[in-house]
Amino acid sequence: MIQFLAKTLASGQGKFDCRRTFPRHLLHRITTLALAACTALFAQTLYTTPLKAESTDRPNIVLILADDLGWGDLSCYGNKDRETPHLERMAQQGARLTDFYVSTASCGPSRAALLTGRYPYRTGVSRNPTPDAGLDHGIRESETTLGELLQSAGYATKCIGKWHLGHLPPYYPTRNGFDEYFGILYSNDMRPVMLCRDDQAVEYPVVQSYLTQRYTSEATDFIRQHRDEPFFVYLPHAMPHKPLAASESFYTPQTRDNLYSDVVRELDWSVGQVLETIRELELEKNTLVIFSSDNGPWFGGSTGGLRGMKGSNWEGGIRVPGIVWWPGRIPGGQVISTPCATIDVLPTIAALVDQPIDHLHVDGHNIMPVLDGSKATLSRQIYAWTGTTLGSIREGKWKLHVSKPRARPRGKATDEWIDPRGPDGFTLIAPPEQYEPWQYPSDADGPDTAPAIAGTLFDLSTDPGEQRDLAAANPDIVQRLTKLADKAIADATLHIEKQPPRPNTQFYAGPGRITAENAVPIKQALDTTRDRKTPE
Ligand SMILES: [Ca+2]
Repeated sequence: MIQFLAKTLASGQGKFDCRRTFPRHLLHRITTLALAACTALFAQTLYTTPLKAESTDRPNIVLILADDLGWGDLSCYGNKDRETPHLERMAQQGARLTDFYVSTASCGPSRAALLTGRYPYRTGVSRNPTPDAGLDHGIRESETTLGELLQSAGYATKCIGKWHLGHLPPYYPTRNGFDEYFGILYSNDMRPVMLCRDDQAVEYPVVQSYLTQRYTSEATDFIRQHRDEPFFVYLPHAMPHKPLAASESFYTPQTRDNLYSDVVRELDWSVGQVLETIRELELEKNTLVIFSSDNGPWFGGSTGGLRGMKGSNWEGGIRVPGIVWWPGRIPGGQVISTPCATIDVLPTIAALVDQPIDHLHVDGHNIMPVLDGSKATLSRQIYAWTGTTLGSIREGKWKLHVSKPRARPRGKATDEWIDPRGPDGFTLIAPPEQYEPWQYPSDADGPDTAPAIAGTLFDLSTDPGEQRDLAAANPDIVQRLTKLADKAIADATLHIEKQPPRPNTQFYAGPGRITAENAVPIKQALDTTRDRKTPE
């Protein structure tokens, strides 16, 4: 089945499309290098000749992102319900960050921050692009993504999986730093769920059980193809975002109620495949691999005792796994508690590949000194946002909630999760295995805890579950953090984009069966699905 699908999809590759002849990333690369060379002739040469690696010391970069994977979902973060041996080994051979943060506890904005090193309100993606709800925004053209940065440095780049920085043409991965793309452009519960290759819709409907395997094959194939030049693989998996789905190799119907474990074990396998490929090609001394998640868990996942869940500024929403592996550079066996964040990924990599970013107004820090053990602490604050509202600020061990932290209420045993999205003829959720609100991912959130209000202060070194409000006992700290928060809010108000009103988008039947043989432009497939044309 998989071989068949891979084969049929492969036959759709290599189609020439004049719209992609001069993508923005190439122009950006040309501009940058042309300035450095100061000769039009050199620029002309670059215009027609793909950049080759000029040195072997630039590390390959593999950035693996799980979707909605909780801080407590992996065995190396204390989970007792499942073994995740490949990630465990990756952590043992590298650095495991205990206090690693996303900038917003939801998919799109979190990814915008990861790929730009900037808080989401600056990027145009402060809320989720959602094709079936008419939210058609995407990453601003002025943003420089990690893909664009690495293309400028001569890397071969590929994005595989959930993009979620916009589903209309200007926002495609292939126009924002990636030579190649394969995946679902948004969440795997947003319709139409269709697989795209570059700017074509190549498969609808999608059997989600095979997504993790197929994404993994795409990644290892690309690594093999580009073993002799610097490469960047960005692998944002679909799982364990609902609807959960695992292949037969990991699905265990004999043990009910652990589909979540099946899915996470398959993700762990995937990481193992990627690392094994790197070892087999003897690239481990020169390849940096980062693993993380875009936000906290949904029902059925685990926050590992942190309060709240996905969508919340409690720690359970914004603190995620963070594992960094680079045998040639990062000492193994490290457990790092210095607060770091996904906004640090771009500036750290930019420093490694010697790409200037001073002009980009990056919010993150170069954390290589923390990762290689040369520096234990950083002087910085980490902010977390909900849309364009500042939710919380962390500095050292202290966390101040600037606005009321929200989390879904804990469900009762009788509650069922009803997916509110209308049907397009395909069932996305398998009801018997859908996790329900009583399977709340946090065990620290209860009626007798600290109140969910603005102005509470927690010492996360002794109270990571945010149960004891220490604001009254520490007015000086509250005052100092509040001043910093006010400054951040003032800056944000300068950058907030005006969101267009949300149209009342209904959708009808899906775009019809799509295969590699009758692939259509993504935009055409969206238009077929929705009751209105997508904007140009
Ligand atoms: Ca997510």
